Amino acid sequence: MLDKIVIANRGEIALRILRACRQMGIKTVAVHSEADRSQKHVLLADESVCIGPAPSTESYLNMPAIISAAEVTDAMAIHPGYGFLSENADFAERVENSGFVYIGPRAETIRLMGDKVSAIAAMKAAGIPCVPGSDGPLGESIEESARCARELGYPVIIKASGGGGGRGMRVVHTEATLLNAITVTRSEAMSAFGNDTLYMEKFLDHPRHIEFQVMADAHGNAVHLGERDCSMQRRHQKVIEEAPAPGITEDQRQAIGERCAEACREIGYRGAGTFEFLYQDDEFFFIEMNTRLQVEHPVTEMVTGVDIVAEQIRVAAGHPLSMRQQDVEIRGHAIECRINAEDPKNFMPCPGPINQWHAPGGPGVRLDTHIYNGYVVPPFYDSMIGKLICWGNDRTIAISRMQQSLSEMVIEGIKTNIPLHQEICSHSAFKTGGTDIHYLEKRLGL
Ligand code: MV4
Repeated sequence: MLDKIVIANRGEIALRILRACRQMGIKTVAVHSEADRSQKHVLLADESVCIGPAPSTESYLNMPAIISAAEVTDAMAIHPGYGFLSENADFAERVENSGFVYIGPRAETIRLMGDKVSAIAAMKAAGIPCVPGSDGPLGESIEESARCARELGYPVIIKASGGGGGRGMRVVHTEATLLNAITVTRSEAMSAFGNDTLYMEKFLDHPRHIEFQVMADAHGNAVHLGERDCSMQRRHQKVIEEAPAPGITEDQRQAIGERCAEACREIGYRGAGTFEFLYQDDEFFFIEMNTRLQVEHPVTEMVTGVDIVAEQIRVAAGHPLSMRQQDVEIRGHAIECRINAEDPKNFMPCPGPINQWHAPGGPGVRLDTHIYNGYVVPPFYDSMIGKLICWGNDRTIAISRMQQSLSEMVIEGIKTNIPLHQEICSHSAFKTGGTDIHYLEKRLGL
C-alpha cells in the first residue's frame, strides 16, 4: 500500500482525502499556500509544507513546488482532489516521471478526455450514445458546416474542443448567424485554450444533467455506481446534486451504467471517473467525461456505501477494485447542498471571519466542511465552504432532513447561500423532482 500521500488541494476536499488516508493507515502531507496555514487539514496532517503565496497560480497550481514537497517528505503518491491540477495531463505525467504515483487516470487518458472531440470519438466507438453532431472537428469550409447544421436541424451548438464545463460554446438558431458564431467561438477558443478546434452538436433545449460515476482498476475491472442528477445549477455552477436521479428506472441505470463501465474496460481507464450526459425526452446523450474525483461524489457514497476516495487510493496502489458490479446496490436517496460564502441575493463572494458556527446533525446527515469557529474564509479561492449531504430511505425523507439541517445550521460573520437552499427545497417543482438545467436561472428571474 502507499505509505504516505501528498494532498495537493485545500478546503473540504483536502480534509476528505486526509480522512480516507487516516482510515487506511496512510500518512499524510498537506501542501498549502501562505493564506492556508490554519486550514483544518493542515493542522491534522502528519506533515505540512508551505508551497507558495496565496494566489493559486503560485501555490496550488505550482507543479514543481508540489513535486518538491513530495520529494522532501519522502511521500509515495499525490492526490490532486478536484479543481486546480486535477485534470492537467502534464501534471499527471510529471508526477509519474518524478517517480511518484498519481492518484487518478493515466496521463494519456486525461489528455484524451480533455480534448472533447477525441473524447466523443472514443466514447462513440465504445458504444456510448452521443449527441447527434459533426462527428469530428469543423473544417475551414463554411458551406460544409452549414450543410452539417442543416442536416442536424437548427438550433445547433458550436463547442470548443479544448473547452468543457460550459466554457467556449455558442448556440446558433439560423444559417444567417452560423459563420459569425463559428468565427467568434474559434477566436475565443484560440485565446482561452490555445486550441481553435471546434465541433457542432444538435442543441438540446430542455435537458437534465445526469452523470454516471465509474470506478476502474489497473487489472481491467470496472463498475458503475449509478447516476447523479446535477441539473440544479446557475451559470455552470452546480448548487444541489442528488442520487439517484428522479424518474430514472433501474433498467435505464443498468443499461447506461454498464455501457460506461464497458467503455472504461475498452480504453483501459483507471480510477474514479464521471460520464456526463444530457437527458432529454427519455434519451441519454454523452457530452463529456471528467477524469477526477467530483465535488458531488458524497451523494453516490451515501446511496452505495462505497468510499470513493479510499477506492481511488486502492486502485492507484495497484490493488483490484474491492467490489464487483453485483455487489453495488442503490439504497435510498441522497441530496447535497453546496454551502457557499456568498451573498444569497447577488451571488457575490463573501469572504471573512466565521464567529459563530453550529453544525446540524442527526440520522442520515453528513457534513463535509473544513470550517470551524474563528476560521477566516480567504478571498483567494472558490467560495464553497462545505457540503451538507442528507440521506433518507426515500427522496421525501432526504428533503425533509435537508430542510431541518439547513434550519439548524448557524454560520455568522459571513453571508452564505443557506437561504437560497431553503427556498429551493421548499418549492413544489423541486419536491416533485426532475427539473431541467434552466429551472434555477428561470426561477431566479435571470
Ligand atoms: C449542451 C447543451 C445543449 N445541447 N450541448 C454546458 C456545459 C457543458 N458541459 C455542456 N453544456 C451544455 N451542452 C447540447 N448539444 C446545454 C449545455 C448546458 C448545460 C449543460 C449541463 C449543465 C448545465 C448547462 C447549462 C447551460 C447549458
